Amino acid sequence: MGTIKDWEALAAKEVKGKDLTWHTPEGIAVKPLYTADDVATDPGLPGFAPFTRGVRASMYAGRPWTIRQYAGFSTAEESNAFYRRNLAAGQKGLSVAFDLATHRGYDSDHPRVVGDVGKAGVAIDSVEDMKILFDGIPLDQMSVSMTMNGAVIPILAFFIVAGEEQGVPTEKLDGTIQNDILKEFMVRNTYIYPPEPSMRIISDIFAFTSARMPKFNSISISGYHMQEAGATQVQELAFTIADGMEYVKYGVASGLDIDRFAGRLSFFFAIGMNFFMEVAKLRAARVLWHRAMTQLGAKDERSKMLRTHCQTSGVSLQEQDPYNNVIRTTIEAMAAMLGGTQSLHTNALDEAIALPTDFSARIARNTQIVIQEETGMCNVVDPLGGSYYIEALTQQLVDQAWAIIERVEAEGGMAKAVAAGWPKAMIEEAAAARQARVDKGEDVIVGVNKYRLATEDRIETLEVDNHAVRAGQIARINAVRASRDEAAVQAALRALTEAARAGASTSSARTEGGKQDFPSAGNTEQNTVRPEPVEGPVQSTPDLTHNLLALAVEAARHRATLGEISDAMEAVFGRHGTRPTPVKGVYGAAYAADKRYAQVIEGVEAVTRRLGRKPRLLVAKMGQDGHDRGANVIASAFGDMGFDVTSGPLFQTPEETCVLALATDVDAIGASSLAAGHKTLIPELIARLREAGRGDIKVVAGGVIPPQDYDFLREAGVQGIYGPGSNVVECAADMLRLLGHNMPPLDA
Ligand code: MLC
Ligand code: 5AD
Repeated sequence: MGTIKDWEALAAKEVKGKDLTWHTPEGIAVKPLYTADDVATDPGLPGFAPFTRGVRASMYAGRPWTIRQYAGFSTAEESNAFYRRNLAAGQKGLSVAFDLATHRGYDSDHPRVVGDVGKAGVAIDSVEDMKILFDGIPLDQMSVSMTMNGAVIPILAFFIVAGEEQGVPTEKLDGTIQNDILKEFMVRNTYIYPPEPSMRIISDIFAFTSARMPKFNSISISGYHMQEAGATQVQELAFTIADGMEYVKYGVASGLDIDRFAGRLSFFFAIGMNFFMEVAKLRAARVLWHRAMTQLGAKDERSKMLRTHCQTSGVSLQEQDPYNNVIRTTIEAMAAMLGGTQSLHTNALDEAIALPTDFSARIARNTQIVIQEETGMCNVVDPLGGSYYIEALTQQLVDQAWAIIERVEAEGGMAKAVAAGWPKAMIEEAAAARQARVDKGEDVIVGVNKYRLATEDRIETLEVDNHAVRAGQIARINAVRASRDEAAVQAALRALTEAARAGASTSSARTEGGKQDFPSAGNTEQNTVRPEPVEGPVQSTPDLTHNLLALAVEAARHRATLGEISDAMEAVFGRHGTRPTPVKGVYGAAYAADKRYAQVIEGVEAVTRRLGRKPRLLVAKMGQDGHDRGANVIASAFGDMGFDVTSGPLFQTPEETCVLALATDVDAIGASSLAAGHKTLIPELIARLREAGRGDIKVVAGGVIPPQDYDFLREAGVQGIYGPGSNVVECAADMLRLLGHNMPPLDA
């Protein structure tokens, strides 16, 4: 037996004095050894406040977490068949992925969504589609999560009516709606309306579900997309908990009793490759939520209990050597379960290039089944509890995240912080720093920046024919419109517009401490009506007369479509739009002394001298794909390297991108596509440029693009394709070559 001093001396001798401290991206100095001296607090027992060790006393020994795989593609028929095959093979809960047209409130026949229908999820236009989606799946027995935020009102209405028409009373519906708009404005970008009416929608949903759907989780407060966008674990924790606090404050301000709705708030986190940090993060999240809810006045312990879904990290998975992704996902799944998740999605190995096939979905699902059924890992509650390292890290994460939460609160809450933009900027800085570490090989990714294969084998991927899906959807919309009672539909839609205009549905009538004072971020196309403050008692049973969801249910019963219901509210609320503002200097600073980077800078200077101005690049996002981490990182890094970069707005059509390219007179366009619209949208853009006589503008593509599409895109005129794992400095070197510069090869 030695003392800690003895250990330090021995270890220093072994490593010849090398500093073994690991400085993590969240600024935590992880030591090589933890002892009892590092643990200040007793984590208590599972099932008891503050739930550090889990929300249930028996945890997985009593009931394992729900294997809930997120899925959806093409039509309702195809997705329904996929769900049924998965349930038969051991999946336990459903989780619906909608296509981007649906997310953004457009019917499949809308001209803006030609490239998106059925691509990143399933296309749903009316109750008829929703009924097919759950055909043969009894909604009183299956818990269903729906990832929907923008078009949350029509989708939840369709779900309720699909239940009714299956004979399931609304009270018996079990599941979760994501309904988390704050993180949409920050990182995920599938909003429709401006922030303020979007928050009113959430309060209306809280009012409706707390009165009518006692088993339904009214929100899934999501940090997942923050980590995907590049956030550190501390940022993910802090902003997610702060978002949750904001929703609670809005619910209370709208007149609801906190303990009436807070027990049905749920959470959603990403689980990445920093194994112990992720375990500690889930434990810290429970401690933080308990503290926050106590502060906000909750009395019922169930209101303070953080229940969560987790998904293994999409960004941690790679296109190169893709079977490594199975290993990564297994490690991440173990972190999620050791952290005490209630529900889990494990990503498929083809994540970086396409949606899962039956094969890749089976491996992903079996990753969880093997852990649950072969390893004995579920038999002991919180087996890492009491680990010096885990307990110390949990405490450190609580402290660091709480400091950020306090800043948010001091500045008036998360809605204001989102509008001010600093959380998004913080996340984007972390993303640019991570990209630089990966490009420089400091953060190792096996098969990408180390141990890369000379040749890659191709894997089979799922392809959705969006033109065929769209044609089928349009036929069904037309049939629905032809057979419905048009007068009843229009009356129901008018009632919805009126309720939106009234601004003060009874459920959002009370305001408190300026809580409705949500400054709008970005360019809002129309101003919004702020609810009038009405003094009154906290409602024990909310009045749903002007409730947007209650009125949408009525419209859905009459077969109003998703686009029509969305438009009925948009007529009052307007549609929100934003333009990215990439961060500056982070990428360049990380590369200060790099030889290759210096060569690229020289190249940019040479091109600048030749052109008499900087080379101009437009970073374009077309279609309804709002995944903008890649586009922002590219814009930021190219800007640091000396390019004159224009970041195009989100959600453009190819025509709009062409107009912007001509107006800014760019030399090149980088089209970023992560939602499978590339085969439709990029060729269309090139055709427009050629029509305008500007076929000389170089077009390159980046994002999630399966290798089997490369030839198609090259034939259409795309001059460079950069999938996940591309080195950004080399992308810039390629761009210089395209612009006629004689760029030396790498390692020259
Ligand atoms: C659980 N139960 C137990 C128990 N464990 N009872 C006794 N002993 C035990 N040990 C009970 C629970 O209390 C509950 O009942 C019931 O069993 C179900 O358990 P649960 O733990 O609530 O699980 P679940 O129903 O699966 O709910 C988990 C959840 C929920 C609360 C986190 O919100 C959820 O399923 N979320 C999923 C969100 C999701 O899939 N999102 C996908 C996002 S993809 P009772 O009666 O108490 O309810 C995405 C990607 C993108 O966003 O960007 O597109
Ligand atoms: N089916 C399955 N998984 C999906 N994801 C997104 N859309 C789908 C879908 N239709 C997963 C990916 C992605 C994360 C946001 O969700 O893992 O990274």
